Amino acid sequence: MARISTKQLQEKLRVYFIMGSNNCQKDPFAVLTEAIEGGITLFQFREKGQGALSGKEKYDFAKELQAICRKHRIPFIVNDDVELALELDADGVHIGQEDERADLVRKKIGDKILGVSAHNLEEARRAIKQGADYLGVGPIFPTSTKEDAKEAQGVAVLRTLREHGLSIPIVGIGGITPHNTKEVIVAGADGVSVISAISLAASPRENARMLAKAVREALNKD
Ligand code: TZP
Ligand code: MG
Repeated sequence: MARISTKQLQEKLRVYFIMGSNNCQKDPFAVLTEAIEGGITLFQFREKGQGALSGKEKYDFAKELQAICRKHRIPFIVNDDVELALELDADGVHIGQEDERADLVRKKIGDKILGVSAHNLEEARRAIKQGADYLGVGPIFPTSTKEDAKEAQGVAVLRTLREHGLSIPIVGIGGITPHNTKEVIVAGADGVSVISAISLAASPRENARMLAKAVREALNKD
């Protein structure tokens, strides 16, 4: 299998839902299923923070979420845990700046999708050089989901990366909702990644649908 093309990945990144067991108040399998029905295009399994599962429980939980994604042809990305991604034959891995170096992860995962979190131009350029397929950039808006999140930096960081000629697919992350999605896309992101806007929504299906609509409208109009 060859590396995914930029164009294909841009499409997959439009509505990128991230979730772990502690991000939901309802049954996580139902949340993921609804999110898919609402129109998410990519899913990341991110099992961390208070009460996070580990060992076999984590593996079994991931496997079941992956089965739901497979059934609906939604690519399944694993956060941080390269070994788990390989064991599950996931579609990709997402790593942060504090994780293993991107070039080393790239060697381990071959052509699978590699996403890297970047907070500024320097981190973005390094991630690209080391083999990232896409960047997660943020927090764009304040978030209470990630305990150790850096300060929100607004959409300006997205504009800066594009102004410096970076053409790699980018998703914004942090505090994104259907209401502020347009700003994120207009500033240069290819899509939005969200946790709570879907995982804690009264209707994950409806919020996923609204996010997808907001992305579509922003891409068509601007
Ligand atoms: N990285 C930067 S902000 C964030 C992560 C994982 C949390 C995003 O969660 P939410 O609920 O969409 O603000
Ligand atoms: Mg990480």
